[in-house]
Formats: sequence, structure tokens, C-alpha cells
Amino acid sequence: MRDSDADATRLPRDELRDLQDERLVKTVRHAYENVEFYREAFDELGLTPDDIEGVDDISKLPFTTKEDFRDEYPTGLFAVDMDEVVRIHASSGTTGKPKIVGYTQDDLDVWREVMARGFRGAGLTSDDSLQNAYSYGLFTGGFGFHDGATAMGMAVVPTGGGNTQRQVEMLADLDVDAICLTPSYALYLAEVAEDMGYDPADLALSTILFGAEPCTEPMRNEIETRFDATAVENYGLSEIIGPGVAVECLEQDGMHIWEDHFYPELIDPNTGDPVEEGEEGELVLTSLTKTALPVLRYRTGDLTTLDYDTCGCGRTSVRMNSVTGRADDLIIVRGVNFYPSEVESVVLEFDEVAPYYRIDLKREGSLDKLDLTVELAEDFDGSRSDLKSRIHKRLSSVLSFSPDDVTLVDPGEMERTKVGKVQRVYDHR
Ligand code: DLL
Repeated sequence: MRDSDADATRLPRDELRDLQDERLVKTVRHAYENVEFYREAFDELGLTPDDIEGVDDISKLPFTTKEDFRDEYPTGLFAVDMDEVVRIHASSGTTGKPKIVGYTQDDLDVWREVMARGFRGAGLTSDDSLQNAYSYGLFTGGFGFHDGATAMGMAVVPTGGGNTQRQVEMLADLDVDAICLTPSYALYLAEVAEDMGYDPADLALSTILFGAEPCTEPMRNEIETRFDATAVENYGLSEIIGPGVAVECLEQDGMHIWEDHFYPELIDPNTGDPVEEGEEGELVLTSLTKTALPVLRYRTGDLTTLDYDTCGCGRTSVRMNSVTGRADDLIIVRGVNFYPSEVESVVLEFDEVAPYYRIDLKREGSLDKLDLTVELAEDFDGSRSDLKSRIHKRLSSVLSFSPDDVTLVDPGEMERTKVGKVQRVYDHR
């Protein structure tokens, strides 16, 4: 492995800065010299690689967007010849072409290293076993976790996504120590385990590595309680490397961004200007060591806040808080703006309901309508109309907005996410 956890993530911040400066200069030159897209973008701005002497100059650089990935499909953003590429992945999108990403052997080494850092941060060692319930394939989740865990010497149980009863059997029969999966699948897994007669809390699992989709704090708490395990969050995206961009340590106080490889900025999604320190903004990431696919100022669309204080664990790397929404997920109904995560927080305040809900947006005439459907908890035996009106009232006060309809459905009635990412919002407008 190229660097140890100790030196790279605990550097005094001025030393980290020097490393970032040096790596940024190299990355910019690499992108300019080898990717026509960047050369043209620089030329248009009258910019040359010599204008970038370090991180202080980063705002001179153009942004890269997901549309750029689509326009340059499949490999227009690659900076090396195909014979140097040893792996391809692609990110699923609901519309249009997927974003194709490539890795050289060096890139795979970095990926393994950042994944292994995350495992160590979560308290895992080479003696532990990891069940990998992320899909293997073009999605970066499966192979990203697999390779990182293998490089660390963990025993990997490569179940992939789906086949949930088999997942439960493996966990139980092999006394697996850790599992990685989406938070929505974690809850489904707990349900299936219960249906099979297991108490998920009795499984040997000590650590749950969740990520790839938003998860509110109440949802994390629910996962931890159900499995009686520590759940740590992982963040990443294919365009930058896959999982392994940022991960929580056992302090569970924000995800450490591995800043020696990925440089973060937060911008106002409307103006592109940096936000004030401590304020929420859209995360923009620049790769500092990638060779196949260097990415300058990538607009992730993910909204978060950053914390530059040294973590309780002693690491100096900046921490990002859980993603509160995507800049493009903002729901606007009758002029009121909010994110699905705000609805989720309200839903999860109620013990009488299960953590399953969906938001349907409709248009009747020229009027927007929002319907919320929530599933009742197994043991609910109270008054439905009373519960409905309490949820309605609470939502109205939190969002300054009233849903048009709250529907309560019976336990188990709401469709579960078994593979891939959960969909909460259905916009029919
Ligand atoms: O989801 C990589 C990944 C795999 C991360 C496994 C963590 C664990 P993509 O499919 O390219 O890559 O999707 C990236 O997913 O821009 C976010 O919008 C969302 N996302 C990823 N992690 C989180 C998270 C993988 N912890 C997109 N919280 C990102 C909220 C997340 N959203």
C-alpha cells in the first residue's frame, strides 16, 4: 500500500496544504495536456496550467458537470490511452447515458487505500469478515468495497445485492463481523431476518457500513438499534472514484474526506460562489491523484456542510456532514422549497410508523399537490385518523407547508428496495 493511514490523515493542515498544492499542479497539467475537453475549457478562459500554482488558485478553474460526462460519453474525459486502463465502471442514472469512468492500476491502488482507511477508521482489522451486499458490476459499490477489504486482508463474503434470505443465512452461519449496504436495504434485511425467526440484534455483526444514498440520523439510529451494531456512513461517487471519498470514524461525527486525494469546496449552487464557512453548499470535488480520469471541480450536486476542526479521533482531515439533499432534488411545491430528507425526519419522529414512506407530486390544473404515504408499524393499534392528523400537523409546522393527503398503509405494504438505491419521490408533474 502506498501510504499509511497515520501519515496521510493526521498531517498538520499546513503540511497537507503543501501536498495538495503539489498534487493539484500536477493534476491540472495532466488534464490540460491529455484531455481535449479541459484544454478547450482552459483556452476559452484564457487560462494555462502555469496560472495554477496551488489550491489558492482553484477557483480560476472551470467546473466539470455531469452533463460534461454525458457529452463526452463514453471516454472523452479519459486522460490515458485505453491500454493503460485496467477497469471501467459506470454510474446508473435515471435518465440518459450512464457516466463511464476508468481506472489505471495506480488509480485502483489509491481506491483500495482509501477504502482500507475507512475500514480501519470504523475499527475493523484484517481479522474481521465483511459481507458485501453492494451490487457487483458496473456500480462502483461492489468492487470498491471488495477490493479495499481484500487489500486489508479481511475475509470477504461477496453476496452482492439481493437474495436477502441467503444474506441472512450467511450473516448468521458465518458470524460475519461487518456488512456494507445501502441504508434502505439494511432495514429490509432486518425485516427479512425477523421473518425468518432471527433477532437481528443477536447476529454477530458489530459494524454496518452504509452509504450510496441519503440516510437521516433517525434512520441510522433505527439501523443501529435493530442490529445492535455501530453504523458508519460512507460517501462517494463514480465520477471521483466510487465509495471511499469520505467515511465516518467511530466518533460518528461527520465523514472524513480523504483530502490528500480529493480536494473539497462548497459552493452556492445558484451562483457558483464559495459559501461562508460553516454554511451549507453544494460539494465540489477535484481529484488530486487520479490518472485515468482526472476531474477538476466536479459539481456533485450533493448538499452538505464541512467541519475543519480536528476530529475526536485525532485525524485532521476535513469532515463532511450527511448529505441533506441534492441541489437538483429540491422539491418546490406551491412555491415552498424543501428536501425529501426533511420529510423523512418528520416521519421518523413517529414510533407508530415504519421507516417507509413515499412522496408523490402531482399537478391538478395549475395547482401542485403533494401526497405522502407512510407505512404503519407492526404493533400499531391506535386510531388511524388521529395519527394521520398528527403527522399532518407536524409536517405543516416543520415545512411551513401542508401535504394534501397523508395515507397510512398496512405493515409490509410499501414496496421495499432490495437492490440499488431507494426512490422516495415520484414526480408525476
Ligand atoms: O453511490 C458510490 C458509493 C457506493 C458510495 C457505496 C457509498 C457506498 P454513484 O452510484 O456514482 O456512486 O452515486 C453517487 O450517490 O453523488 C450522492 O448523490 C449519492 N450518495 C453516495 N453516498 C451517499 C451518502 C456511489 N452517504 C451519488 N449519502 C452521490 C447521501 C450519497 N447520498
